[in-house]
Amino acid sequence: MANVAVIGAQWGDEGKGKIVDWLASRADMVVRFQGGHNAGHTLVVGGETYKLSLLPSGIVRGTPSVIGNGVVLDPWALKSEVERLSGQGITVTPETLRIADTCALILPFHRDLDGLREDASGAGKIGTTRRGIGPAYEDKVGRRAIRVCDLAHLDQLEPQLDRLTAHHDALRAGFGEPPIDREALKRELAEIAAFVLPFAKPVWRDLNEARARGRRILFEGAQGVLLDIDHGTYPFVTSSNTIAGTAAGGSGLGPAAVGFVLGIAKAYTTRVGSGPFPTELDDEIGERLGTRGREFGTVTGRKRRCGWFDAVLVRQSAAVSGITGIALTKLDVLDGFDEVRICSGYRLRGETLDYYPSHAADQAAVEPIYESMEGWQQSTAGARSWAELPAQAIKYIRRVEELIRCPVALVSTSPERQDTILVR
Ligand code: 2SA
Ligand code: MG
Repeated sequence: MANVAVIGAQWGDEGKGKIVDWLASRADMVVRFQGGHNAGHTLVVGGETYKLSLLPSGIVRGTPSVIGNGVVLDPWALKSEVERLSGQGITVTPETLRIADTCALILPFHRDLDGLREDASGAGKIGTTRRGIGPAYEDKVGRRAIRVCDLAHLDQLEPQLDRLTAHHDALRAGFGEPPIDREALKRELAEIAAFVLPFAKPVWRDLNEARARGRRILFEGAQGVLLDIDHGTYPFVTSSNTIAGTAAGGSGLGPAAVGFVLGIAKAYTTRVGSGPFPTELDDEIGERLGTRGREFGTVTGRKRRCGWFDAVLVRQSAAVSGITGIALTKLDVLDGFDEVRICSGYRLRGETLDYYPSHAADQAAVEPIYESMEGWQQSTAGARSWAELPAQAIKYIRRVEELIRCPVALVSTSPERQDTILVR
């Protein structure tokens, strides 16, 4: 079996957690390769609900899990997540969790800056998770970051602290904030180092060795392709590349290590935070999708915006991310509608488009062109085989496949792992 990368094909929250858990039970290793604790994966295992925002999903079942170099790591968030899981009976050890020693750290002032900027932006607000993700990636790319391996060499930190404080103190002054307290930061780092370092190592070695021995590696994406820093709805995006190509670079394996790219897409569309959303519904249909789909963020509890399935966007995600097959989730949320709609194209200033334009103003201005289909009244919740689906639901899935030019490989009909239909 090829190594699988699981990525969101929309704006995140597509239900990756369940699919990843399902695949993790067949994998020898689970790897996260981008993002940070802005992810939010909900796993339901044996009736117990686990919410993860930083740790790879394999951790719940004891599958060796890796946080790759592409992740930005908040060591305090790591500690509290590990402690929370421990309260649910899951023990995280250096055997089950390995962290790339090259991960850039998210520090307390990154979180401050994220919040200060959001509060100051008014209508231009990105709607970030306020976890410091963006500022931490900025420092990584700006070659100022403190990395996990630095925690083992805290006596040599002064030159980095000089660069960091020069940069951040100026930014903080602009917000009327005091300079960074270097001594306090060093104390905090020394304290948390003792917790993080037992997990830290050059994980690229473990991964390459696992690969050489034919071990199955599962790459767990966070967020979705439409939040990708290059391919997403810029600037309303996250600060990492969320496409499948990042699985290799963000973990320390070559691109050939990723064999199958499974894109996760909801049978409708949701988005949290600001930014364009062509099929968004401000009416009772949107409300109904949100209520039936329980559309609230795992991490921040924010209400998600809802709308019809946008085949143009998913087709584009599939193309830029090289998606091999789609897992279509939450089909049951569409149960009981008289009519269901799919966006198959856009209208922009009198022209018809079969792709999403790049400029933010055009992205906000496109109007969806809809195809209307007959809905279904029977419940699809919990269906485990194709035969249990009403004919109209099958027709809907087949039309989605045609429009996105990518096969639907899995259909998920409830948060429970067994409620999954393998299409082929
Ligand atoms: P950030 O914090 O810099 O990554 O935010 C930038 C944009 O990326 C969006 N974003 C997300 N969208 C959906 N789900 C995300 N994770 C949590 C989840 C969300 C939650 O999976 O449940 O709990 O609310 C996620 N992370 C980042 C964010 O909304 C901004 O638009
Ligand atoms: Mg989520």
